Amino acid sequence: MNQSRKQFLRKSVAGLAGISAFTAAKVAAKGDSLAINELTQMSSHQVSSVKPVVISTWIHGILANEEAWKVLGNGGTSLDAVELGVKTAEADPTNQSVGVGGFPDREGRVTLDACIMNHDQQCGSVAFLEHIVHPISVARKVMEETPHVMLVGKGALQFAEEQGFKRENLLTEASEKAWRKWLEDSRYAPVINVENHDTIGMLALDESGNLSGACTTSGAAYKMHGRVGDSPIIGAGLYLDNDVGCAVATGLGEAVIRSAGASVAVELMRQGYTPQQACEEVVARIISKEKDPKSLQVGVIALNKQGQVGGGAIHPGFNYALLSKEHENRMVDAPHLFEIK
Ligand code: SD4
Repeated sequence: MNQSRKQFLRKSVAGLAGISAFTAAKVAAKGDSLAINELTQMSSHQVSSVKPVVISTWIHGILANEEAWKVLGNGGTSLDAVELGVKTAEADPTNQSVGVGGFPDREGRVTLDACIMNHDQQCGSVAFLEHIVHPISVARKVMEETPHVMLVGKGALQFAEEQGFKRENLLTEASEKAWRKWLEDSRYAPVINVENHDTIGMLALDESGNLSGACTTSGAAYKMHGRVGDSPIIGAGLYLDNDVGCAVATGLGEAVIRSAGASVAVELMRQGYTPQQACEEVVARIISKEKDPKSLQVGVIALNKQGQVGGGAIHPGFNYALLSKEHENRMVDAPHLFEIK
């Protein structure tokens, strides 16, 4: 890439997307080897709304938003709304990235990660949890009933059972079949597209002006046994500051953890970025730091105290559902930085 083209990219990325000049320069520099040609597509399109507002990742967000609205629309709390909302995806056996029906790890075991955070800076999380259909509700119990933030594995299961959650088999016939097929060559290769990434992350602002967020997933399909992604990690998969806003991520968890994705988005909003700009900056930063960003997908969504929302992703295909007092429940395509070639 010649010098003037590079300078153009730097300028256009920083100008159009609100991405910091520093990150833009690092992304543009990567363009030499990665042939990024879509940097200028990042727009500063900004959706604003009147509270209550709820947004959630991917198409299953439509149903989840509807459920959340039963709470938000009646003056309920954003915390109840996000818990109820994401439970729809956890209970859906056809969603193979969340709850029951989730793809198993490489040993054929379905292990779940989830976390929840409220306006009071309280949070709860479970990771590497087996046999429980609604890990988000266990995460809420961790927040409300224990002095801790995070429980994992057998300890999380023991706590869940003590709290009255029932043990169930989460491996559906369809997911077991897919796993057996995968075993034929056992190649671990997370793929960039919707079918392989459908963790649900949900953010809500209620009538009283309080924010909450939730995130729940079965994680990367055929991961190593014991692997935990970004989704239950407060600060990576989800973060919230009721004075500012909140953000949630989906996609390759390792990349989100390495960049502390959600907390960075919130800090950027604190500095004056809109949610849209904050998401784009986080995505650009991940691209600038990852060795091979072209091979992975990350999507981030954010919501601020004023009801403005935003989203961004590395590759096309990432979208989120938006429902508010002034917007009917609908999908919004998030701007992306790469075209898949
Ligand atoms: C993980 N971030 O475990 C999750 C997976 C995901 O859409 O978001 N899939 O890495």
